[in-house]
Amino acid sequence: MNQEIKERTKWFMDARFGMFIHWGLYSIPACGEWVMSQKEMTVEEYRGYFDKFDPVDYNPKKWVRLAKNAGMKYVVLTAKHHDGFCLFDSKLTDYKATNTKAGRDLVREFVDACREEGLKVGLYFSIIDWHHPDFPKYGDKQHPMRNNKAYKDEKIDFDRYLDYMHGQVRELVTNYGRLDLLWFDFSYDGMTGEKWRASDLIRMVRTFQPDVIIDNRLEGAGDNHGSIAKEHPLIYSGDFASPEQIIPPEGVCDEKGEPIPWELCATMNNHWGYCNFDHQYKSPQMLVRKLVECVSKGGNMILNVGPDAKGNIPMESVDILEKVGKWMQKNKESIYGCGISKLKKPEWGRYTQKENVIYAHVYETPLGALPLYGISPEQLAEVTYLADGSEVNRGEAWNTVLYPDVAFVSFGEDPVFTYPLPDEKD
Ligand code: JFZ
Repeated sequence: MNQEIKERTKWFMDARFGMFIHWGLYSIPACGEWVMSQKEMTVEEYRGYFDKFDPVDYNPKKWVRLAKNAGMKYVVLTAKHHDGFCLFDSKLTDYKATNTKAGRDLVREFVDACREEGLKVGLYFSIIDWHHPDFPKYGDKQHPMRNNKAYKDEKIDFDRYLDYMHGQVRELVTNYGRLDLLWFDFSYDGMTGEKWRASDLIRMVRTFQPDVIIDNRLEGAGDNHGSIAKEHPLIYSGDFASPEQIIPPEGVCDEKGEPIPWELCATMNNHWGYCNFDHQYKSPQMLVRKLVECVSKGGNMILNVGPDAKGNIPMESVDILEKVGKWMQKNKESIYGCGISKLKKPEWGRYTQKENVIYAHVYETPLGALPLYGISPEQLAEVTYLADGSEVNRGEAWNTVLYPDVAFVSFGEDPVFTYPLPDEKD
């Protein structure tokens, strides 16, 4: 891996767990952030939400504290999503929070809240913009007007759009102090890399924010990681891969087979933006296991919340995050700074590792003693429950002759299971 990327991403790889926040005008129709495209709404139709937008309960400190208590180390907010509406006070458009009933720069308050709580700050910025007149419409893959023949012969000046887009990124990287992370979204079909004038964009970003880490979606998206996985990444390859809603089975490696930084982005239910009819939430236990899986494969997890139109994070999400936080409080040592274990995945769960400490995440109650595959009895210096620091007893297989090289531990008659989570109902 490129040395610069390695240095920049050090904090990120240690952090392992972050919060994604998808929030904007789309929280009003409450059916996800793609509503404008899905319902093929014109800019005028969608503007109704701009007029209504009035997030009376917006309190980013509350969001950030929730993230912190869940054990998350960084937070990424959608400064602008595909609909083009800016939560920040861009001088380049009127289509911004400042001109709504909110009447102020909501990104500013978010950034301040993160810093106050000591979490790293990230901003998501959509390079796709369905509001801008110079963004391709008819025939574009996802533009709300993709099927509207009225736009078929429309002349647009895409360079003017790019000037605008670069200008907004410049605002973000110059007006909000030091940013830790930028999350660009997203490239598709032929719209990738230099189509966005990506080299220029990155050079500009780096002059103001030399250490900010950047996702790979100016070039890649989905399962195409782009040149970040090549021996010689392009300047806009980004610093980490961004698999979405899927954990790469073997983690993410470059051409030489060396692991590179990556971050799973995942929703708690099935939408990024607020959706008032989607109550299909994953259990806290499953989410903890997904986090452990990412870490065991050398990656991060950024878990999403979609606050509602007033600015409140849905109750279900709050509840889940509180439970995940309970687990993290006791077991965080097995997450932060941890990564791929040298040992093969055991059948009963997963290993994460930090230097010579192996963390055994036991998902399945063993029939007898638990075999620590890959660790010999001599290698095992000490075994402790992470949750309470108590000793775990050495155990033995019934037939030791069969397993001379495997260390066993015994949970005793009344196993003190700190894993899985305490009953989800509590
Ligand atoms: C993108 C956004 O469209 C989405 O709203 C959300 O912000 C998510 C984190 O990122 O989702 C994508 C991006 C690319 C593809 C699919 C979903 N793709 O290339 O298929």
